[in-house]
Amino acid sequence: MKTLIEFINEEQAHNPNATGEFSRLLNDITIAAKIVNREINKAGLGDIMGYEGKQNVQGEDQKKLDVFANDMFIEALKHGGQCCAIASEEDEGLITFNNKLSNNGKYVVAMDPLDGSSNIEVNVSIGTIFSIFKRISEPGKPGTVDDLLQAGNQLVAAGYIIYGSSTMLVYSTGHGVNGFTLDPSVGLFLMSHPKMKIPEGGNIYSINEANYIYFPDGVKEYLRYCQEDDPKTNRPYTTRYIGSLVADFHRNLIRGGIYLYPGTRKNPDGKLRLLYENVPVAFLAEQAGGKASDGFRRILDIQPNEIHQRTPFFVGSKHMVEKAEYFMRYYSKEFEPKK
Ligand code: P6P
Repeated sequence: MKTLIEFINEEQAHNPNATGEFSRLLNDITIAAKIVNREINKAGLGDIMGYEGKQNVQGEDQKKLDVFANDMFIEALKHGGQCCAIASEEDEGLITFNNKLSNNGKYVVAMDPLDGSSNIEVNVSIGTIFSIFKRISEPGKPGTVDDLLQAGNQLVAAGYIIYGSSTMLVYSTGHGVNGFTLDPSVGLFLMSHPKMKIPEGGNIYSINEANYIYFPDGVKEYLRYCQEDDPKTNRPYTTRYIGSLVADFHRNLIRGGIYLYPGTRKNPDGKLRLLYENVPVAFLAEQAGGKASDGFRRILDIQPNEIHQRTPFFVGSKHMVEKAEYFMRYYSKEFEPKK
């Protein structure tokens, strides 16, 4: 079994310009992931469950583990010195460190430190999601918001850690998707899922149907299509919805399927955040042969204008996303973002 460190070093060796800084940044992320994993695995035992008593910038009640995870990833990135700025779901503004080491960091990170945290007390898989960009601002000073407001097609790398029946790191640097499973007995991530590819022929759709009455007609018609009988196209499909983006996407990545969080008349931009949920997952989906859009535009081509910006999200098996996009164009043109 190849360790993550061995794999990172091999990837670095393929890149003649590599200085090792990116490898160290990735390693910093995995150190924080192991610490967060340890706390999650004993969450029921310590005083780490429950609410922090504060709300994050999204107006969501912060759970103690949300804050703990956020602190751990920020601390690991600060200590490592490769990262000059962070955008986090848990913090309204940009996080910078203004010390000599970090001010010369080449990279910036956007992250959702603990996605799906409402599932913690019911023992359902949750995850950390991250995007890594190269800074565009001058080194020597703290990173800026513009360093983060880059389209996903500028990503250096993206990935997630899923804290589930096992803990896995799934990431890509643009050369395919690889999955590593944590062996807690030795504290190492070992390559368990090399060259991950999302099956073309998925038949699982993931959506919160409680919002059905507010869905665009295009989504309602796509769901009708999924539920109609047609042995030629392996329908009716089945539905699975965990309520953790990382868990729903990870299942679809392995089995094939589509995850949808559409906009509605009440919330045309939907719920999920572009920079640290949709972009990193879209990057992985495309690297694995899948597709990701907001129903009309490729997610990775969307130019963000605010670090907590939301967009509708359709991601998964290519042909399933394309079918959903067909229904959106045919029935819900009014939802198409203005050029
Ligand atoms: P709803 C978790 O809060 C999250 O951001 C994603 O992980 C998840 O897929 C989605 O929101 C769940 O949202 O509205 O269905 O509870």
